[in-house]
Amino acid sequence: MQPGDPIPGRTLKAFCRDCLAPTRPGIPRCPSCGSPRIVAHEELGELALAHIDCDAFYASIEKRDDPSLADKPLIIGGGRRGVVSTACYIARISGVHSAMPMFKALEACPDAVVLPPDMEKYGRVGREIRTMMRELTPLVEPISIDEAFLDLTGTERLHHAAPAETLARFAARVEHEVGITVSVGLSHNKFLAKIASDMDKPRGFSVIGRAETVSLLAGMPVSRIWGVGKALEGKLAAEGIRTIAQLQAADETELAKRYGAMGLRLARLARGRDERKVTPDSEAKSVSAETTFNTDISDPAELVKILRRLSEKVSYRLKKAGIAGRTVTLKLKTPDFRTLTRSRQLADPTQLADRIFRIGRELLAGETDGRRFRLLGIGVADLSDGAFADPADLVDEAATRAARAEHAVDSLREKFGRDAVELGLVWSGKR
Ligand code: TTP
Ligand code: MG
Repeated sequence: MQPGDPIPGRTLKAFCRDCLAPTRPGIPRCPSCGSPRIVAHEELGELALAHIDCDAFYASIEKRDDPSLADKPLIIGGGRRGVVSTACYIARISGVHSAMPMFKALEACPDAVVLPPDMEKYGRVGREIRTMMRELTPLVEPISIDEAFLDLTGTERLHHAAPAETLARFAARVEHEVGITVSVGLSHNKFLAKIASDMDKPRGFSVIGRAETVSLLAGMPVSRIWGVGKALEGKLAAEGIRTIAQLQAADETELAKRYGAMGLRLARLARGRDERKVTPDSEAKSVSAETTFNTDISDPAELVKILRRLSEKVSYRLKKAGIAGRTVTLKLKTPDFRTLTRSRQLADPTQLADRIFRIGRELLAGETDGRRFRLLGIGVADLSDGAFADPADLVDEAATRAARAEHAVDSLREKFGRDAVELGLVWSGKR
């Protein structure tokens, strides 16, 4: 191929996801192989930002490893906490979903097979898929164990195909070589790519072009906007705002006045504007701090005190690196060297000591039942750019005040040195 040659795939408007043959929009089946799985879009050849998310990840892996489970409703979860980690798509028909208490899930779906999670295995599969992603582009940004953003801009000559075709080939490869399915979202920015990957699950492939961005978002509830959790959703609903269309109609400066930085974010994302870049996985997968005790400790109050110090250390490192994390993990080691980890995923990435500490304390509370421990650690994973960390919590004002106080302490420390200011004030009071 010569430098002046046209870019492969740039004029692509439709193709078959099964045999990858290019085709024409508007036809129901592939003329080459007869498959109905046609992807068609006017902008298909120009879009290069993808979000890939595995379907019912833990459950799909277990079904792969035990074919007798293939047609059965399968739930992964249980253990001490007794909640559903995930459910296969058959169990979801009965209403079972992640984070549901197990007893409720079994009420809804009494025939379900329940398996405990095998995190080591899922981690292995996740890494295998990630390695395959990096063969497509160096710009792979993992978001969690089973999902990542990929920027395929400029990869047409390398793969002799449009990003859309490269992604479909990738999905087929994962099916054949790993044995589970993925869903792909393709668009022109991260926010929309993530929405797209969720539109056609499982085994989906959805495209959101520039032309329909605003009208497509208009019909969605505000909860589809990244960072809008239950609390903010309720707050917006109380003011009569339920759909993204209403946010689109609202004045941007008015939203900024009412909700601060979050308001601006709402206004921008509602119109499908998102400038965030895909940043490849940094060296650090997580930031953590731990300590081994001289003598084993069982006293909850003492453990909480140590946890507080460790949380502050982790937060300090995150802030210094300008990053934040969305999963907080507590680590404990028993006197017989068994390691326990307990994790919690947050709606937004955090870098605040106070937030890390509060979540760690909750996780710890489930374990301090008189047992002794020889080690305590706290860490934050699912790292991303710190720019979007800890949006103001519009409902829990105490949390926002605590965040503000923490930032104030940070700037004092900038001026007077790290040890000059104690964080005790921020943590006083019961929240
Ligand atoms: P998800 O991608 O959110 O869910 P999923 O892959 O099971 O299903 P989907 O097809 O809708 O993408 O999360 C990936 C894995 O993370 C999931 O298989 C189990 C785990 N998980 C939990 O342990 N608890 C949770 O609350 C959620 C949401 C996920
Ligand atoms: Mg998934």
